[in-house]
Amino acid sequence: RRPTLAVVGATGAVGTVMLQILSQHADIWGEIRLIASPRSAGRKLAVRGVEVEVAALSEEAFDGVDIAMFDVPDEVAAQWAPIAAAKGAVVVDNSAAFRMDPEVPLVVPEVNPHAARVRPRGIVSNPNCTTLSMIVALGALHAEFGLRELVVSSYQAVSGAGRAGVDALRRQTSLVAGTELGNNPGDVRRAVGDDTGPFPEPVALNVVPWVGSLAEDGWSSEEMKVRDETRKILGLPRLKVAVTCVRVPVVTTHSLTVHARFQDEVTVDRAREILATAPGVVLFDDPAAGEFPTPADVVGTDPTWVGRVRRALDDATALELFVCGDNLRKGAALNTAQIAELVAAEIIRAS
Ligand code: 11C
Repeated sequence: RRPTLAVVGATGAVGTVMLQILSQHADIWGEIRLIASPRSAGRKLAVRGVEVEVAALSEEAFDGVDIAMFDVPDEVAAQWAPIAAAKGAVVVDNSAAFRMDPEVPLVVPEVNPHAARVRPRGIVSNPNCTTLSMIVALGALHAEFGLRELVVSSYQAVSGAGRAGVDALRRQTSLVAGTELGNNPGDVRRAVGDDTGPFPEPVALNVVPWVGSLAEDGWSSEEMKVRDETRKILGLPRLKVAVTCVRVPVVTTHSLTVHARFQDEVTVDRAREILATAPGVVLFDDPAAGEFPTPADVVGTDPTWVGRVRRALDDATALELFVCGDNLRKGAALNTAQIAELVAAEIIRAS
């Protein structure tokens, strides 16, 4: 039996990539139903080469659905994922609403696929795009060396904030392009004006050390997500994690610098072997030849790209890395689709 799939949030930035991925992957699905807010209902979107009409989010929309991939705001997921699950669908949710619920697994198929099998609430969560942009590479290194501590800084693309983030960067870039702006205090801000979109400060010709909302003690919600989610996925509840999240003027693909300290001494040669062979990772690391990953090359691709692999100068147990991952693909739509495919394989095996 081919399972019925619903894509909830089909018209959003991530939903659009979900439909592309469903058209690119092996077609294991029976019906694919597209669901969005009543505002978007009635639109037609192409998936698997066929135009499908978008249905409005409602209880009936989940009739007969086996698996529902959700990419909607946290509060919408909090309300509707349990409704879809009560109707018998397994929900794969890309919001933050359930990620830290002990009864909801948080899954990265290359790292902890077994976790997807136990889902008491009928919900599986997909991690945040920043966590996902590094976790496949880290998981591979952890399996070999045993992770002890993590210090990371992110360089996050504006599409992490959805279409509104991309629109804001494009608008601001057109306002500052071809000018002398950026040389004097406040000139970028004056050119951009008060409308900085979903960001607290101008993002064109700038970097903004803030992503998400204010959490406790000056940390941002995004920084807390990276710490909490990394601990949960790797099964290391007391892992020491220090994170600083920064927004940069990149459309799509998050990057991170990573300082990872392990149990014992590490060698760069062994780390490179692990990264070169880990599923879902590309090692692109030859600075002498000008080779290291950048968002401009990584965007649109599936793997986590790793470069600048070095042993820490002052700690033989630590590695320094630079990683890039497309935040809309592995960071969101792809990982969600991969989890849905894991669950679908269970359903197909059982039928
Ligand atoms: C960003 N990572 O780049 C955020 C958006 O918890 O999935 C994703 C928020 C989340 O703005």
